[in-house]
Amino acid sequence: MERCSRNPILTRKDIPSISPLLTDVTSVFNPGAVKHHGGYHLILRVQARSRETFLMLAESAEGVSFVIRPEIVKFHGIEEVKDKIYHIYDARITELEGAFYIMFAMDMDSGCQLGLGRTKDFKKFEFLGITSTEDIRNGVIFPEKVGGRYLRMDRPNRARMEGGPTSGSTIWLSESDDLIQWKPAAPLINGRFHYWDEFIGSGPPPVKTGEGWLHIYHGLATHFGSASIYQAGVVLLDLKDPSKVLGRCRGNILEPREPYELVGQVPNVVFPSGMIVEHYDKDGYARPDSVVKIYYGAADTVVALAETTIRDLLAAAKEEEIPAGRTPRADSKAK
Ligand code: BMA
Repeated sequence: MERCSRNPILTRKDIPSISPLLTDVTSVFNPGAVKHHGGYHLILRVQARSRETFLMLAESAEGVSFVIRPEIVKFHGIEEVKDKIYHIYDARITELEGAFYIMFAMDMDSGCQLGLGRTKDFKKFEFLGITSTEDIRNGVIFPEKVGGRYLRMDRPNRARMEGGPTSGSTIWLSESDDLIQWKPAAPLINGRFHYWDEFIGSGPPPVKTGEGWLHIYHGLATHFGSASIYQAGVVLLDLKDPSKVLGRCRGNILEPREPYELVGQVPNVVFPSGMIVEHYDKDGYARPDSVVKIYYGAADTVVALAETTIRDLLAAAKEEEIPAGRTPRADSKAK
């Protein structure tokens, strides 16, 4: 992965003030990304001084210099949700059947839920519903139906300590007929205790390649003396049966190294959430030599960009696997 020389590409200073909710904001991070009509779109997580988070749209002609639309993305229909929504954040965008589906985390009294929005033009956004019934995060929808069903990856949350923050160590494959009601189909990958990815969650939506579904995820190494280290890795799933894992990287492919990744609101975090493949072949497969842009949140403070190719990601996914350890702490203590 090669970091953009202009990193971080977005900081709090780039966010226009929207009074009274967003003035002199604290941070901007974890963007969803998609390319549409040749233009790059990011849906940003913007955090106010109240620690409320809002989604905002950024647009660019070349993928590095972004202009931020001076408004909060409003999903029409979300006001009908009766329960209090504290934050919405970490949008993942999937182009599917001629529309853009946006899955995001919603912090509510029932825990974190996964909301679904849709837009066709990045002007009007509609809210389609809450798509979860348990505490869950990092939901990413596949860009096409597989075996006649919609698929997504998601990550149920467990408290690591009684009453403490939640995380998880298993990414699941879930399936749906209508994109709203989802049921778990199969556990896909588990955290690898003792290694770089003890707790895990999906990054951007998976990409179709000739060798399988290529998927970037994040992994945390836990440290008791300080915060966990968030890194990125890659996994390859069978095209026809994505519950079959064909390969998984041994080491991470991106880890906090630069000052803007090491220092900030939450130090030592790279959190990939947007992935743009520049070239697909005529049958819709990502070309091996295509440049891939990975947009990520750094230290929960800024947005950064790193580039690689499909070929390099596939090579990383085919590294020899680390033998599985025992179940990570979170799940062994989960109720
Ligand atoms: C995760 C999520 C992300 C965040 C990361 C690092 O649990 O809350 O949104 O970027 O922690 O703080």
